[in-house]
Amino acid sequence: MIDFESIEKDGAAELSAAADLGELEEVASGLLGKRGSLKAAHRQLGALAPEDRVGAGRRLNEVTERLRAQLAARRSELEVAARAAALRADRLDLTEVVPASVRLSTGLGHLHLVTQTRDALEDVFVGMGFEVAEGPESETDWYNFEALNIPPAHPARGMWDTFYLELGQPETAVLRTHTSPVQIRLMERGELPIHAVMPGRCYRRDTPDARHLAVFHQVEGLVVDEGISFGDLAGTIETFTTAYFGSDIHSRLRPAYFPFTEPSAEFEITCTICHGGGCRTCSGTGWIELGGCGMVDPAVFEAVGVDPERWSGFAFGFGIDRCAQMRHGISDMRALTENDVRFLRQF
Ligand code: 2NM
Repeated sequence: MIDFESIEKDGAAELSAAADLGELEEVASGLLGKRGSLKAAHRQLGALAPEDRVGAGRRLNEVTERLRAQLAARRSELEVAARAAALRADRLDLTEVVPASVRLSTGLGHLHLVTQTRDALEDVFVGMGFEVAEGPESETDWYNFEALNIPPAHPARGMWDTFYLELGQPETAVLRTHTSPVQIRLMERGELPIHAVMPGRCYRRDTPDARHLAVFHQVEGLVVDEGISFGDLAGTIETFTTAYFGSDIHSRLRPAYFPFTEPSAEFEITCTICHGGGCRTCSGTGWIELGGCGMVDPAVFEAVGVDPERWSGFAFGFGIDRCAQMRHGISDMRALTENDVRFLRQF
């Protein structure tokens, strides 16, 4: 006689004991495969007396069916478990902070200081209620100059040594010398009021030195709203200065000239090297120049179709690289572009 009971009991026990899909497939072929116990039982049927054979055959089919069903159930159980385990193993903790010591010892990189500085400045301005806007780095003469109240023959053109692009277009194209064109594009759209900062890369045909790069980064800010005054401008600059540099660093404005603002000012911050006492870096004054600012000139509003009777605004601009230099006491700004990792990994 064939011992169906043992075949089923042993098979069922092996199936539920299989701990993973690999083990399960081994058990399955041990049961159902060519050399499996069910095939062996099937072969034994031939040796039975014909009157026993029909009943035994039916029995064998029933046992086979039940074991197959159990195999399928166990297989999907193990598949679910395997998928859950794979997901657990693949999980990335995106909130993980890798300490600088680990990062350096494992040779992992990090964001460039200029990028970190841009992010930090954006955070400050977003915290003050500004939006962040971006625009193209190659611009037409109109966006980079004319709309900013700098017509072709204007003597102020000399304030920016410009890279001209030969694109064969009807219009002169330049690499933007400031991010002001983004402000022009924003005002042209006509969705007022505007409270926005424009960070980005700018280009000037300058010979790089300790305080200048030919490819540098700027943040400009623009507020256009009703009843905006010079006091709003001064307060915005002071708030940004203490938020970014610390509560011991302040700002002051000195009269200046820009074609696109009237009145215009340069803004200075407390010298970050001597904290106002006077040193070589600030020529003994206790202050260093960071950027420029002013009330948007009505001629600019006219160029972009903003009604100067209703709206007024201020704008400001300064170098991101210069900010990083001041905050970290970097004596020569060219170190930012030389990509010597011994310098870069300090930040
Ligand atoms: C500066 C300094 C002063 C400025 C003005 C404008 C605009 F589009 F509203 F006229 N954009 N940027 C501005 C004013 C930029 O950067 C040193």
